[in-house]
This record gives sequence, C-alpha cells and structure tokens, in this order.
Amino acid sequence: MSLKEYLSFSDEVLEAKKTGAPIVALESTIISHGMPYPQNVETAKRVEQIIREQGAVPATMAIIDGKIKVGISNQELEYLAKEKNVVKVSRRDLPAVLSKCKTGATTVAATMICAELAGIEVFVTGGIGGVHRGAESTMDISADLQELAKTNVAVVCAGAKSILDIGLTLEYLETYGVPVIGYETEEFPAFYSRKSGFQVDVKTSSPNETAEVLKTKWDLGLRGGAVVGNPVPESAELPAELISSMIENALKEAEEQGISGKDTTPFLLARLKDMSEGKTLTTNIALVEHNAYVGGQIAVSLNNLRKK
Ligand code: PSU
Ligand code: MN
Repeated sequence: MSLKEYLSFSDEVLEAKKTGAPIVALESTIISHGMPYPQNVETAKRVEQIIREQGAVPATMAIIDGKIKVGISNQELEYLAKEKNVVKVSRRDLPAVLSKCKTGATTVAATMICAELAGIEVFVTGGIGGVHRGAESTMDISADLQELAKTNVAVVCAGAKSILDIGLTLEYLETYGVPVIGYETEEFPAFYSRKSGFQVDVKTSSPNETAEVLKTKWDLGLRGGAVVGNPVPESAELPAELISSMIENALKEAEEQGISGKDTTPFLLARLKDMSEGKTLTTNIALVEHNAYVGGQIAVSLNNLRKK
C-alpha cells in the first residue's frame, strides 16, 4: 500500500489543498479522552468554525477503520465523542491501529505525524504532553516531546498543565532544539493559568511575526516542530493557587489507584474537572477556542509568506 492509500481527505480539506488555502490540523484525543460528552462535540465543532472564520480550513485528524482521516464528518465526530472504547493513538500505536483497520483518536504526537503526511504545518490543540512530575522514577515523558523534536509542525497550545513538571518539559524541549514561542507573552503559559514562572525563548506579538519565525526555522532546514504558547484569556483563567491543591490530590489518587502510562493524562483531567466542579472544563474549552482563533490566523500568515 502506498502512503496515499492510508490518507483519506474530507472534501473541504481536499478543496483547500487544491486551491492552496491555509489548513489547520486538530487532534482527536482531546475529543475522546480529554473532555466529557457533549462538551467535547460542541467544542470540536466550535473550534472548527473559529478556524474557518479566520480564513483557514480545519482538518480534525483521527484513525477510522484503518484510514488516517484528514478532516472528519459530523457522524465520525459523534462516534469519537460518545464511544467509550476508542483507542488513544500516539506514535507507537499508529502501525497496529492502521494495519488492523481499527479506530482511534490521535494525540498531539500522532496528529503531528498525520499533519506532516498531509502537508499541514499548523496544528491547534489545548495543551501538549510533557515530562510528568516524578519522571525521574517513572520515566513518564510524553511522546509529544520527541515528536516536536523531529516532525515539522507548529503546535499552538496554552502551554503545559501543571500536572506536569513544566521546568523539566522546557529543559527537554531545549535539549532537542524545539523553539518555544510565547504569543504575546514572555512567560510560558501553564494551561489553566497564564503564567508558569518560566520564560519562553522568544515572544511574538502578531500572527505574521510568529509565521516568520516558523518559516525561517524550516527554511534553514532545521527539522522538527515548534511550540506556540498562547495564554488562556484572563476572563477564563484559574488562579494557580486554586488548582494546585487539586492537582496534588489528583496525583495522589492516581498513584494510589495504580494509574500509569497512557491512562494517566485522561485520569488527571477527569479528576480535576470533578474536583473543581467543572471549572477546569470551562477553562479548557475557553483556551482551546482562543488557540483556534490565534492558530487560524498564524496559518493564514504562514500561507501568505509561502506564496510570496
Ligand atoms: N492535555 C489536555 N488535554 C488532552 C491532552 C493533553 O489538556 O486531551 C492529550 C493530548 O492528546 C496529548 C496527550 O497529546 O493527552 C498526552 O498524553 P500522554 O501524556 O499520555 O502522552
Ligand atoms: Mn505518558
């Protein structure tokens, strides 16, 4: 089977490819494992709409019946959002899930791979995976970070959650030469909160300025991705003091219940939502929508630079 036969484009994305319109990749783990139903479907649809309003075309990625879907239908979205047994697909899972004609939701790492295969350079999500707290003994480091080291896709996100070790996550990205851009911020955002106490490499203040950094990286032949950290809007921010004790408790529960590997991140997200009585979910939705707004504009700018 040739590469082309693994990919299945939606009509909207196919048309965008033909006309050279800007395209933005979106992940599906956030739908299947990151948010509850029905907020997951509503958010996924709204995020796609926001991207269209910026003049770009959304391409939500998923593995469906052994194909890499680049853009999914409403029916496929409903399935990914409702079905309990959708596999969480990261880099290592792609071969088995595809060859066995299964269905799965793609993480940041797997979505980057699919985006690169489909020729898409900008990807919008909520937060990236990273180095987990206590990684010195568990070795739990998200495959997202290795993917950022080698796959040519920019990930627009609200930083990394403080369920992770943000300092070590940034050290890892530095070691692998991954630019960390702060969108209108000098501090790397901490997902639910605007500040983490850690500096970014470069602050950009417009979509065009951001697109120029990305284009220059790839013009130089520097393979790999970039992180664009876009802080959650102030109106939706959760103060770090408010959630830090919840995070401590959620981490303790995870340890007591023996949660490990790929189950850790979904477990922590679900527990935080319950402990905060839904506040973390509201914030999560707001930050993803804001990332779609900014990421859509960056994709348009990058597309314009490429056409020059
Ligand atoms: N952060 C969120 N929501 C999510 C994820 C991260 O706020 O849904 C998902 C993303 O798909 C990310 C994955 O790639 O979790 C990381 O999982 P792990 O830590 O197992 O690599
Ligand atoms: Mn992990």
